[in-house]
Amino acid sequence: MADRIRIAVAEGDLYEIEGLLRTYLEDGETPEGATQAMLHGLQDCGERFEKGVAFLPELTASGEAFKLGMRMLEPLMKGSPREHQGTVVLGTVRGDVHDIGKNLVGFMLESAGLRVIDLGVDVSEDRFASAVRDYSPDCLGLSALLTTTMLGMEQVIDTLKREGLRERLKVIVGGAPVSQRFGERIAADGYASDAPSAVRVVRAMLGKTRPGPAG
Ligand code: B1M
Repeated sequence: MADRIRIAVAEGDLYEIEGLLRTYLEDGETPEGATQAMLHGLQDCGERFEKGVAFLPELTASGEAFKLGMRMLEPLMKGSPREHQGTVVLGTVRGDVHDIGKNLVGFMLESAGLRVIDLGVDVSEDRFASAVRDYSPDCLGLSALLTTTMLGMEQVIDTLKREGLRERLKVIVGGAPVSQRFGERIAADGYASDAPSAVRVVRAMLGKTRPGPAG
């Protein structure tokens, strides 16, 4: 059944995915296992796109099938609400509309007890800065999936510096083309390669310092 879920996401099969997930769960399997199968499907589609045998419509359909599946699985994975352990403002940088990974990161941070303010995709430097002013987060999370848009992360950090906001919070960066080295180069406070490590990094950051409110 996991293979069928993987294929349904890889092929962007919006008609089949919910039924397959339901059967998978009724068989006693876990929502986490279903999420893994769906992630493999996305990966398969990405590889076909890279080889030039799948195109933008297929990529879009695969992403939509993944999102549809996650809408069903997320409520099953969320723990009971707890007191917030900090606030994270999250967004995909300007020019970039990829949000599946960011959403997973946001979901896992929330599950770990953090308050997450998700600004969505294609977020400008100014929008990030005004959200920092509005929400006084402990941490700002930047996501990018394109080698071109990841460069915008540095511009967000520069904008925060220029507006006197940088010292008030920690910045974590992530996304497929982003690396620890890149994070260090642009003077981010942390980098995470996937959603579980994003939780670990954010927790460690918030344990180290509790920045005061921005204003
Ligand atoms: Co796009 N796309 N795409 N795409 N797409 C990639 C990224 C690509 C690698 C495909 C490929 O060529 N193999 C390639 C980028 C190449 C590059 O820059 N080197 C690419 C391209 C080229 C494009 C377009 C330019 C295509 C075109 O128009 N010709 C275009 C750009 C649009 C834009 O943004 N301006 C485009 C469009 C799209 C769709 C809209 C069709 C769709 C996105 C749908 C959506 O997100 N709502 C899409 C998809 C689905 C993909 C692939 C197939 C899957 C991405 C994904 O969701 N992965 C992708 C190929 C691939 O990755 N195999 C591809 C699953 C997700 C869970 O992983 O996002 O890496 P990921 O997130 C991980 C980690 O990176 C990390 O944790 C997450 C969970 O573990 N992480 C963080 C992410 N953010 C983090 C933040 C953190 C910490 C960790 O802290 C804050």
